[in-house]
Amino acid sequence: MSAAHVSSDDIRDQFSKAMSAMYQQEVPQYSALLSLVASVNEAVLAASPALRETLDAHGELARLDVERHGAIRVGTPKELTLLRRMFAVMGMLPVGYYDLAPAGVPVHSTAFRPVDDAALSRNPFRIFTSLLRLELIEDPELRQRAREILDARRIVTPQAEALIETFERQGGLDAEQAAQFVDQALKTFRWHDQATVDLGTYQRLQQAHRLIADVVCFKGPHINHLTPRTLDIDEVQRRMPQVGIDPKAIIEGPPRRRCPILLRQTSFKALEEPIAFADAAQGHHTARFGEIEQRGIALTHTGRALYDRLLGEAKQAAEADNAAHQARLAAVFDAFPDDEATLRREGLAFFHYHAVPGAQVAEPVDEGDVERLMAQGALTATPMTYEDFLPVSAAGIFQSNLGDNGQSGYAQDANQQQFEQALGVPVTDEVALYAKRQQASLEQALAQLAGNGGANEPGFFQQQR
Ligand code: OOG
Ligand code: NI
Repeated sequence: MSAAHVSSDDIRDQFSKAMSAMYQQEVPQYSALLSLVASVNEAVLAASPALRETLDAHGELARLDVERHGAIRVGTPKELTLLRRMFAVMGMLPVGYYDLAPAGVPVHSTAFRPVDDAALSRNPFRIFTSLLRLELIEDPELRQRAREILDARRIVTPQAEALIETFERQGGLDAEQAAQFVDQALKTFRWHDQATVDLGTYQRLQQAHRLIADVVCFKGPHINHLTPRTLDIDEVQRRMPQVGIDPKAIIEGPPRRRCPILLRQTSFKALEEPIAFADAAQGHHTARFGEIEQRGIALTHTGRALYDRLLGEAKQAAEADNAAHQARLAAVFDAFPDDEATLRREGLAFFHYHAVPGAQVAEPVDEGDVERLMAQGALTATPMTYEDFLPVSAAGIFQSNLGDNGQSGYAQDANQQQFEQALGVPVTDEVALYAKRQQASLEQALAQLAGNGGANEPGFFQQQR
């Protein structure tokens, strides 16, 4: 990248804002959801100046309002690879592998997202991207037809493709190219109220699985939801009906806690939208919805194993009612430590370490001294936010929007290797990424303490984010 190039972080920021504007226009209910979330967030911050201060200190306040994720579904390896290259222009790399087949959804997925501290704090926009597993269509003739339809479509405009190539060749885009790129890239994700197939084909694909029809029958991978970040998801869920929004039955993920972990999510049900089919028949399609999320601390493998076990225990008695479900979750999650000190000491969660400016340490320090330095007040640790997704929650979100006639589960194994082949590169392991960021923050903090006895360096706290 040269000085004339716009940073990928800026392009991502422009793109996420343009996407939000487009979706608000396309789905007015999403606008209503955004207003509700903004007013709940405001109320939470007004009621708790301490929370405001902590969020601000952790670099979470500035990104609260830009925070969102979206989701798309593509049909072929070629499409997935092309979008991987498109997202790379915006500094979004494939992180994590999610297999949805066991939950009866014939896709596997990754999240394209920024990976380093600075990029995440600038704008963490992520896109949950699913690849249809055509091999899960049982009828060979229908499978072949789906493949042909997908092979014939072009989901990225020629202009966008040319700009992706320019980016790859020069290592960046100038301001004018970046603006054009955002404009053109956006077209890939817009809604089409005309299907590319006749009603009969749509219905056959719909019968195989509603998701298959959604991926195969349209010109491109329309953005199917966007998700703002809230500070109180229980309150948003409670107030959704008051503003005319019909929420899904339960909030997915962990229960409400003092120290929020991972990710809690809920959504409103997909809208039924009019579609014109290629044979001039009129019909409807339900695909697009809105979602909200509340993010907590990222967990280590140990913490995640505990989460998965407790979630499994709680789910054994499925409650239809959110209040009952949350009460049961809360009871089961009593076994999950709920204070930062224990989460850190027991290696359940990831933290950023910071040297306390001015702290004096006499002798050389290394990683064996962390607990002593923490106790002494020379070192502090702040929670690292979870930036990824949860397969069980994602399955719940998918299912609430696919109606009740969904499949109960595909027997096929997860196939990360096949997914990575379609993607053209391996996905980054999300847990390894958190571990690396924690380690880097610790090394920097220790070097700071060891080097100068904790002397205050300008800009130190900015770098620590
Ligand atoms: C993706 C559903 C998963 C999430 O937040 O877990 C998801 C989809 O419906 O395509 O977005
Ligand atoms: Ni989502």
